[in-house]
Amino acid sequence: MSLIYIDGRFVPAEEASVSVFDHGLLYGDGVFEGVRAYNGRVFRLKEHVSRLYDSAKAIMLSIPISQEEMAEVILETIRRNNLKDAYIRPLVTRGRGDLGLDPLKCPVPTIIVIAIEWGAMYGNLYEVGLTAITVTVRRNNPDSVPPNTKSLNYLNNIMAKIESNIKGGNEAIILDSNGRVSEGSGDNIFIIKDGRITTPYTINNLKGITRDAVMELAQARGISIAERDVGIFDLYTADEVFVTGTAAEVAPVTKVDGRIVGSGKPGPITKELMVAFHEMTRTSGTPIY
Ligand code: PXG
Repeated sequence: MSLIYIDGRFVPAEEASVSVFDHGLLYGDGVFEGVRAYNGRVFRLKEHVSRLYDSAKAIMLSIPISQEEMAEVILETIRRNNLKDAYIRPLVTRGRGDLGLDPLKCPVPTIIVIAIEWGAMYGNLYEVGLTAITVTVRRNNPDSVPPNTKSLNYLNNIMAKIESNIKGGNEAIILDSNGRVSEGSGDNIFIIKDGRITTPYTINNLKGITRDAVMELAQARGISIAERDVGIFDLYTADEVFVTGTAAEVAPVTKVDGRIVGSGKPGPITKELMVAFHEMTRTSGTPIY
């Protein structure tokens, strides 16, 4: 049975629970990460821990352990579960308070780390490509909780996923309130036109760690890659489209709102980056054991 880290202890999954007065539950008041381990190594552990603390800082949540300690807790959770290939979910909530909003009533944040075995998220869709749907729900505006904050309140993203499910999509594409392309419900988006890769600036999306890795891989291969504003027209007329995320990895998109992307099959640059990303995840990262 899976062992969960919660508030300094490792407990069996059935016994791992939080208070009904935890503000993470009552208000989505907290932050999280999604991390992966491949082949006995945690991919970009430091970057994930650093983003968790940045998200916490943005919502004025002070995590009572150091980043080094958090990294060690993540590694130890994977070890206790004897995993080599894993999906890891660290989360920190504001903690137990009362029914009022005031975080001053929550003196101790709740820290949880879950680690499970997990394979490819999209199954055979890596070969045929995803169908994506632009949805009516808009990405959180940067002037409310910034979309760079990986907060526990993912209701916008879930609404996007619901709409995509209803409309027959495998993933949602979320626009910002100006109609610019922001990202998927749980992944960043890239388009390719005439051999050049473009991805939106991170003002309207999460600063994805897979996004960074893919930008590095493209640059190392001499493929042109740049951040720009991306409109719906750019999306509809791209030669290739792909999404990136810890869960999704690098996943081709071959249909957007009924428009066939390029040839209708995963394109050559996307395929090259998928291979390069797999190689990177297999051969880099923090050793667990
Ligand atoms: N955008 C959003 C909104 C995300 O939640 C990414 C981009 C990709 O970031 P990384 O750093 O992982 O490359 C995410 C990732 C899921 C799932 O089931 C995805 C995420 C979180 C929880 C679940 O697809 N986040």
